[in-house]
Amino acid sequence: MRTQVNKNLLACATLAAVMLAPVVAQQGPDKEELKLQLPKPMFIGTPTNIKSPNLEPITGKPRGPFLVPKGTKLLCLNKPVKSSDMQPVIGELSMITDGEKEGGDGYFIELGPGKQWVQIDLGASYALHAILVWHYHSQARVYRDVVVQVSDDKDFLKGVTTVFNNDHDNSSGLGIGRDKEYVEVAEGRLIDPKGTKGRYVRLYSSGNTTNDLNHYVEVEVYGTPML
Ligand SMILES: [Ca+2]
Ligand SMILES: [Ca+2]
Repeated sequence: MRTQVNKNLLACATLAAVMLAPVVAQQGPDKEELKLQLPKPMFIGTPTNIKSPNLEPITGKPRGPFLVPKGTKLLCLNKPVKSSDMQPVIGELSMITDGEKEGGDGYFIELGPGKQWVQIDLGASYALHAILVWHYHSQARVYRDVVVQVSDDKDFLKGVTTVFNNDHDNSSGLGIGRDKEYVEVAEGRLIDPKGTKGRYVRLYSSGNTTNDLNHYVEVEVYGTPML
């Protein structure tokens, strides 16, 4: 009888080990879930009226957990921001890194029409593990030609790595992008820079499905110090 119990215990333990193994393998010993503070949603439901040739399927589901190397930190809080439009129509460039992510009036900045960029100076070079972007989330919109680049060159003339590009027809002239367009939501867009190293993060856009202006509520850059 005792032998039977032990066999059952062994079977259970083996089953548990098999079930746990994929989770451990996926997380790895040096990874942890990126913890985010998300603003409250401003609209509910799945938008159906947005038409775009390069739009990803709209699921309405929240993003799953995202794993980053242990020790990954928010790098950009209150770091300086410059832009192709240094005098926003609404708001101040500093609002892009002020930690405020609510969707309502008073929380977003508005840049001029057409192709514009904003650029965050992290103050030093880091290995980057997540970039989150909130353009505008009080209304379902798609921003056009979203391109995100990382460099150690403040002028982005050399050593530039493109970590996201959904300009499928190269209308912004930065190269053909393979990423999909997406609808802005309160959880923001998480871009995986896959450890790309750099001091400066530059984000392009070129209008949106509501108007030809460019908006930002917040950008967050997460990474680890260079070894
Ligand atoms: Ca903000
Ligand atoms: Ca385009």
